Amino acid sequence: MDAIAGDVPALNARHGIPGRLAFAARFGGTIAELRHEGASVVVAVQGAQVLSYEPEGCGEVLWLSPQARLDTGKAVRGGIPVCWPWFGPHPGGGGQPAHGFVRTRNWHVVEGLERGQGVGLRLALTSQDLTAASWREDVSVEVVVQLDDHLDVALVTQNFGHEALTITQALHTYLRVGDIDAVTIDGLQNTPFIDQLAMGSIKRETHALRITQETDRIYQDSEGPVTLCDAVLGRRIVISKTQSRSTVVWNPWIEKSARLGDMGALGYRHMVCIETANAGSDAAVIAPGHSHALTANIRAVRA
Ligand code: TA6
Repeated sequence: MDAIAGDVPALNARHGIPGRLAFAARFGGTIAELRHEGASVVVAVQGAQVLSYEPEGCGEVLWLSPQARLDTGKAVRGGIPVCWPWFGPHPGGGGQPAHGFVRTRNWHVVEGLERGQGVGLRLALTSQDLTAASWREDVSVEVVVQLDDHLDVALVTQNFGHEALTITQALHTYLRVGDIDAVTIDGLQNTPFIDQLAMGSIKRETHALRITQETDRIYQDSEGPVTLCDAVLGRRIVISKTQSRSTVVWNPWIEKSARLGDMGALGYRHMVCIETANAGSDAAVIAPGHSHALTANIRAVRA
């Protein structure tokens, strides 16, 4: 296992791939930049968090807070935060952070990857790291980011203990949009969702989703691709996935954005989260000796 964040020269010496994978100091921390033909991805070692994805000819796909900094000890808003080993508030309450505890930890860089056309990066938290976080000692977690003509992010949990492991989790993808009023989300029609703003009541809609107010929904029985149609940026973003039956859609809208304080002046108008999850009734149960790979595949298409 390699040195963790901060030692940029050592990371480049050990894992750099000339012209394809390089580490640098940015946002007050350590990032890796992956390049493939005209596309690029930026991944923070803190939280194994993708911060940017620019496919060739499509512009930036991900939204990132204008206050994004890796040296504050706070979770960075934007990109693809890793929510693990719980999604949302901690099931047991107490002072535990929302969306788990791995977003603010420095992960180990395991290896750079060159597979066929693409380039990738594997990061991990070992059982020792997780034990130190006073969590179970017989579990490890990895994030594998792969870039070729699309972006793949895998969140892989390994249970090497003797007890089954139940977790909730999400790749909490913040998508950048030209204007929230000119966006539709296709692929969730007639799918039941938990309305987090209405005491968790179960609802469903027949039409493609438009965002016109604060929206916080956990769609269940949602296995297929979801497509964000952006009329202003003239593109579609297609998110497909594996080992997930729940999709979260979130936009804080005006009042919550102001309360959050790191969305920028009109940030809510330029983002929507479409999250690849195991949330709500879709918890991941991992048998002893088994692993679970939650993967999000993000593809941008000119409309
Ligand atoms: O995924 C939706 C959600 O759970 C919202 O309820 C809101 O809390 C959002 O995540 C952001 O959470 P964060 O902890 O990143 O501020």
